[in-house]
Amino acid sequence: MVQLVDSDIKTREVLGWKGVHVLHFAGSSCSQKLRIFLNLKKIPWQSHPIDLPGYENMQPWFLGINPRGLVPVLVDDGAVHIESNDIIQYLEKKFPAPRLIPAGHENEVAALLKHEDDLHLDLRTLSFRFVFAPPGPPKPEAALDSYLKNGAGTVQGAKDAEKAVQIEFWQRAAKEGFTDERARASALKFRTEFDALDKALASRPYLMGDQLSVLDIAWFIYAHRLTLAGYPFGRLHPHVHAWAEKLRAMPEFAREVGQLRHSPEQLDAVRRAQAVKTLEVVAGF
Ligand SMILES: N[C@@H](CCC(=O)N[C@@H](CS)C(=O)NCC(=O)O)C(=O)O
Repeated sequence: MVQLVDSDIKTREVLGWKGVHVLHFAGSSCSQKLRIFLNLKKIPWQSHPIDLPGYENMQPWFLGINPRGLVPVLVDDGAVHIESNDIIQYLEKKFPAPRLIPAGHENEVAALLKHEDDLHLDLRTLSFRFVFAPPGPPKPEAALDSYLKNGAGTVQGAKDAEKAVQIEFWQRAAKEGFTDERARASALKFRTEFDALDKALASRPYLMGDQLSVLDIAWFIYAHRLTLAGYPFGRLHPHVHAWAEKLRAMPEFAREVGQLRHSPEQLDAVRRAQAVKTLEVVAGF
């Protein structure tokens, strides 16, 4: 669990926040995952939108709350928790009903969520290449400079390496864009994952069996974003496709994935600008 310690937190006002507060962004996949979880649990929470397209997460105030500069962040009665999957596991313990991590499977679920999180930069690569498609560098130098300079630089009191990984990702994107080669490699990783999930879903309604769990939420979010990117789920993974459609129809899911940075018209324009270089073509699917 990643609960920050006092010395990690420079924006001291959050220490006085009472109740459940979430710092998040509408179109962020990790925020969507957490909001669906909160909806299913019916946990009341106070919303603090963070403007990622405006680089608010790279400003001193936000970095003073999460030294990694990432959303979502949970502030629960002044205790600051980062990392979406850790936040979910923390809230599952605090608000056990309805159960979204099957009893006795906590360690297994933690390992599976860690595996899911390890693919986050691959999702980001495909999102920026095929969904957001910014015309130039995704983050301006001034924002990255502020990102580098601000925040405690520590997580749980120890020097943290994650911000450097993020900065390297954005600097490389500024230099070379989101290349065919990287997009293909990321898409192939997802193909392997969704092949396995498709096999599982051939014989059960949800990823862990008969009950909806946090793994369904997490993988649904990936499947949803990849669908927007043009990933051919219906053709490659029909059981995943049917399962995602079923979840998308649930109100707790539907209202969190309806909001996007791009309107459908913009998304069409991105697709047209890519001409024949769609995800299917680039990945060789
Ligand atoms: N491992 C982190 C990943 C969080 C993450 O990368 N969040 C993205 C949004 S989905 C973010 O804050 N990106 C910052 C940016 O786009 O500048 C978690 O699960 O919370």
